[in-house]
Amino acid sequence: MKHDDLSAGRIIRAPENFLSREGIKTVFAEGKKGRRDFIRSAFAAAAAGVAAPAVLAQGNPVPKEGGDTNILNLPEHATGLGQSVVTDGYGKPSKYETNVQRRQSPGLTQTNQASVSFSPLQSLFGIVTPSGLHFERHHQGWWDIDPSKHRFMVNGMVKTPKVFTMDEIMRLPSVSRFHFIECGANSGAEWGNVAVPTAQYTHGMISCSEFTGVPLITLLELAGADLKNGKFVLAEGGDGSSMTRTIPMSLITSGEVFVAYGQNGEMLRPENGYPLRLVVPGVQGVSWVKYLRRVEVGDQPYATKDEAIHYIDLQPSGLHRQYTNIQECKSVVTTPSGGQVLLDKGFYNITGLAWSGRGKVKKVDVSVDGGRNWRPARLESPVMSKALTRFNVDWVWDGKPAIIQSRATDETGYVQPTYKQLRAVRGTRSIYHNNAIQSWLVQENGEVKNVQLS
Ligand SMILES: Nc1nc2c(c(=O)[nH]1)N[C@H]1C(S)=C(S)[C@@H](COP(=O)(O)O)O[C@H]1N2
Ligand SMILES: [Mo]
Repeated sequence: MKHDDLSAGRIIRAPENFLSREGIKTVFAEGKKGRRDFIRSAFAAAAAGVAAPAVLAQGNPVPKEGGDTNILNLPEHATGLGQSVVTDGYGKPSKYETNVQRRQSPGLTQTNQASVSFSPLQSLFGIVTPSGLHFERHHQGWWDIDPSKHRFMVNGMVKTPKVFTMDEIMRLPSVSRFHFIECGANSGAEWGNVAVPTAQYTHGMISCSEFTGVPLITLLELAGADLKNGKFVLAEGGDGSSMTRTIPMSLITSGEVFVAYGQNGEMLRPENGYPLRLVVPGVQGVSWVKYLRRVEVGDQPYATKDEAIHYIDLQPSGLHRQYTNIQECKSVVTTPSGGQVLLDKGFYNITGLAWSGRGKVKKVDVSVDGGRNWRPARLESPVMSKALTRFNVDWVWDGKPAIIQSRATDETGYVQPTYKQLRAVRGTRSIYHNNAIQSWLVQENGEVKNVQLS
């Protein structure tokens, strides 16, 4: 790459602030009627009321006459005394980064307690989601539960039903593992057509953390679980949502499933289930029960409300699929992505995230011409099983319209489908498990839009 190429390629990179809190409120107040069409018009309405971001703020202009005042005039931070240690006992991001926020989709839900916030994927680096930006999905609001009062029970087909305190759990041998959690409904608004404008809203119901906790099999063994006849466990949350989910025993005896208290080196955040949540690698988020208070060992699936009425997939035949747990291989380009603006022709680093609920990502191909030609992207290390994988690929934009896509393949050989392929099997009326290839249209004026190719 020539040095000249690097001077171009400026980008307005943070579209996440294009909806103000006020804008979102207005939209909520406006309508409680339709769903997908409404979501689309809600975004349009909100965006219309917001001023375009200042272009220069992202640039680095040096005056024509030469002499960058940022270098010539010594700034205060080079001459004065900085702030003292422990100004803040728990550090926060720079004040210049306050636009990087998890956000709610206007029009998606009618109450804020049974709702979703989306991670700002387009602003994140690497594969770990900062805990404060982890997406949230609550069915009945979140709680900050006193860990000294929290109890975890193991019962059902066990010799001795047991109750554990947090202290008792935290003194047991622990594991720490990186895993993604993706809500089964991630990208769910897009089944029929384009509905939302940015990567935050198309794909932001995924996050990836290092979780720490105790393999569930350890706790089952302590209770003397009947592992021969016990084929399933029921996991139950301690909030008012009665969140209960069936987990197949095979995922537990393999040692993969664990009860976690740690997230990215500290205790779980309250929004994410403090003080205890289930980690079920590769499986949709709903099974990662938060505020975990009980598991029951049983010999058949429990068919609870959240697996009999919700979290089922309507097929073109009119039948529903049930117990579709695994999050299949998927990827998304996070830059350039919807809402961003490319200000110049020239070099851009196309970057994104790929994952698979069945293991490691093996390969990611990137197209800039809507899927006619593909180039392999670089997978950045580490590449871990059932964790996010970061990919990058060089691109020189010629200023013409371009359709950017990524297509991931996992270690089982499974290839992420196009919308056409996915709809041929699943139809268009599902909510869950949309893992289709995402398309971003870079327009001649540099604006990037969410599009779907038929
Ligand atoms: N107790 C409880 N557990 C829960 C939920 C809930 O509402 N209550 N929501 C589930 C759903 S649908 C998802 S996608 C994940 C979201 O986890 P997060 O909020 O940490 O991102 O938690 C799951 N576990
Ligand atoms: Mo979810």
